[in-house]
Amino acid sequence: MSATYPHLDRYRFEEPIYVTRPTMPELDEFQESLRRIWESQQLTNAGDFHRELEERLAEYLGVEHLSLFCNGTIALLVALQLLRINSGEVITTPFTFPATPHVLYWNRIRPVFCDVEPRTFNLDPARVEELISPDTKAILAVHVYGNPCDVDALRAIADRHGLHVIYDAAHAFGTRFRGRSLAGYGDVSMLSFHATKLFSTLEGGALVAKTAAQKQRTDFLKNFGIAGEETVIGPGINGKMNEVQAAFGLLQLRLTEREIADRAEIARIYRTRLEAIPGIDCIPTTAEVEENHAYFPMLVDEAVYGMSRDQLHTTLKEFNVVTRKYFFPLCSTYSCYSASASARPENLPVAHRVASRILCLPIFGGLSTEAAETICELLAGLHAATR
Ligand code: T4K
Repeated sequence: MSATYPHLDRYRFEEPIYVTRPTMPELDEFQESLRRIWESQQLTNAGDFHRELEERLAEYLGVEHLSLFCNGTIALLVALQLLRINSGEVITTPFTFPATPHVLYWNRIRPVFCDVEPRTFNLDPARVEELISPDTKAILAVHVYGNPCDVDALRAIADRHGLHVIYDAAHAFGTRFRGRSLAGYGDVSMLSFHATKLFSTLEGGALVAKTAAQKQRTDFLKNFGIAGEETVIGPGINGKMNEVQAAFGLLQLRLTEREIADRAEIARIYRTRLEAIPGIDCIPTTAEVEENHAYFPMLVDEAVYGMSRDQLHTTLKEFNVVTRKYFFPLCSTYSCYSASASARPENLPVAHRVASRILCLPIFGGLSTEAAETICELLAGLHAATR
């Protein structure tokens, strides 16, 4: 029972409702895939499952040059090597998962943090241009929650200054923008297939490149730079996806459209019901975007809702609703980055405001519509209780 709100106890869940749950293929089918792996004894290094998944994903996303990886972080690390960016500065967002600035650090690049837009929480192009210096090599933007960055504006800035545009599209699998996959934008895009992602290979990821030559170089780089039995073209790394991951991914892919449709229904309920709760705001949608519903973020305005984001996060846990503060704290506040001028809070006012108010609600295909309704009633009840 909730100690503070016993009158709302009817909204308490028996078991925790997590922010997400992975879509699980039929165990029998996975066992059949495992049997094939056992028989072939090809466990990794671009076997049949790997080849097939690469083809299927390129087809599904409508992109030509896709390379699979063991996870999204290593894929992004390799993206910088692919474009030969290994010194200087890269402009990026503080409102992201630690992986985004960390891959810059690991490539000996200084992350320059730029503020975000108040509507999408993605890089604000108006601020990007102010941060360009002679040392700037690229813009590393994130399509946060799968919502598209201002791709036209970022491209235009990059072209004016001769910079690369790299997208951390970890959240954007299946999002379509103006009728085509969001993963196809930028010089190179990274996707994550982690267990918490809409489409998963347990751990996993991919890079989407622009040309066949780039894909070939990516494939060498993710395999230690090995280009032949006796040829190493450069300092590569081990970023390969194994056969078990790829086999899981092939089965998962069949479930993706259903998963997106089920999540869309949960999102519809949240949007409709939360609109009526003062102090809770959702990210506006636009007709140009076919969403993947990877996350359901909302902003909590303490003065109007009656409870801070942090109080709400803790209180919801008492009711077994496990939300997440993606992305608090901002990456610019980590001790490894906070000393740089661009990391100063006064330079990142929007990002700080958003990070202090953001809360992501549970969304996944296995969440019942009744559970989503109950979460909304709980949110309304908590607001009423603070009046
Ligand atoms: N760029 C961006 C913008 C990213 O968001 C990420 C990853 C990356 C790059 C890096 O990509 P990868 O290298 O990971 O491919 C999770 C994920 O670990 C992380 O992949 C993801 N972003 C981030 C947004 O979320 P946590 O710390 O929230 O994970 P965790 O373990 O607390 O899981 C959240 C909930 O998901 C759990 O409460 C229950 C559920 N869950 C989780 C796992 C791992 C399951 O039901 N099953 C599971 O196996 O970071």
